[in-house]
Amino acid sequence: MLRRLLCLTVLLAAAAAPTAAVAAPRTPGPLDRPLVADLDGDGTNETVRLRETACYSSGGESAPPCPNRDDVFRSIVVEVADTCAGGERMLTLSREMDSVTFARRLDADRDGKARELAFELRAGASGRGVQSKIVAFRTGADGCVAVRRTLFSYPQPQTIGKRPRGTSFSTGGLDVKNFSSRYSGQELRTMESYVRGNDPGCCPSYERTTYWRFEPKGGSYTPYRTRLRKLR
Ligand SMILES: [Ca+2]
Ligand SMILES: [Ca+2]
Repeated sequence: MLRRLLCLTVLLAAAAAPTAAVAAPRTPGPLDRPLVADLDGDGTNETVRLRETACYSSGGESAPPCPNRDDVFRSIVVEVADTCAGGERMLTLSREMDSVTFARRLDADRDGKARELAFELRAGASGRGVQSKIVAFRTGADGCVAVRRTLFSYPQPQTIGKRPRGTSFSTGGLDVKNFSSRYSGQELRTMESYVRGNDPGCCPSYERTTYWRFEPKGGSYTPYRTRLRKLR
């Protein structure tokens, strides 16, 4: 609801602007072109794509499909589509958000197959809302793709670090990269900021950076370095 109000506020402000420009097509982002891969290893490809859930324009809210214009905002979810069990099945992987920062395959569990999916979504007028995940798949009993395990989920109480006293989580993000040659494969880096109750939203009091490596024994990510920095 809050997001809808923010979207509509932005749109109404844009509509009230004195120069009425002709809307351009939306700049394509990750997953505007679907990602096609055999994620569950059953020999047939699945399709990772965006599904629009609502459109917002100066005329108000409307149902998808959303017009391809940069003055139309969308709510979206990430889903995996699989042709199986005599039809197409959709598996929703995310919450309803506004945009995709990245989405790509990687070999997160280091079994030699890049069949895991890493993605990050943002939401809100300033993009402070975040949801990031690394997901591993399997073939379900019905022959359709299913989630084997969510290997990493952000932000969660166990992935945002210990909050400094008197603060709350403001925003953060995930990077997936070969950050350390000490560990094989790619590592994760999460960075988040914390605000005090009376902080303006713009100016966090603390920032934390944490690096994570995959632990094959436990089948999950474990932090190997974390640093909390006081700002100003
Ligand atoms: Ca497959
Ligand atoms: Ca793998």
